[in-house]
Amino acid sequence: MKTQGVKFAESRKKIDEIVKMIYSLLQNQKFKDFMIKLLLILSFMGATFGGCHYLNQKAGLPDDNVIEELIEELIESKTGLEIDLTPGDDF
Ligand SMILES: [Ca+2]
Ligand SMILES: [Ca+2]
Repeated sequence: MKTQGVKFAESRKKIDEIVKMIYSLLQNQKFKDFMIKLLLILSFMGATFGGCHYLNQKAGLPDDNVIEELIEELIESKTGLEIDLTPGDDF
């Protein structure tokens, strides 16, 4: 039977492996580009379906919160498009 210490060490090792994997993926420029594109697509989808407002509510955050504004800034810096992911709350 394994002791708590051994179990902890094993799960620690697994976490380390996952972190290393994510880190090496982030070193990969193609993966980074892919993630940025994915983020943009998801953001546009969110804007289209009002998903951002829904996600904000789910996360207990107000609309136009810091995360939302950061994503909007990222979209603007990548595409030049100035958009609001939660239109409708600014009136
Ligand atoms: Ca906004
Ligand atoms: Ca807004």
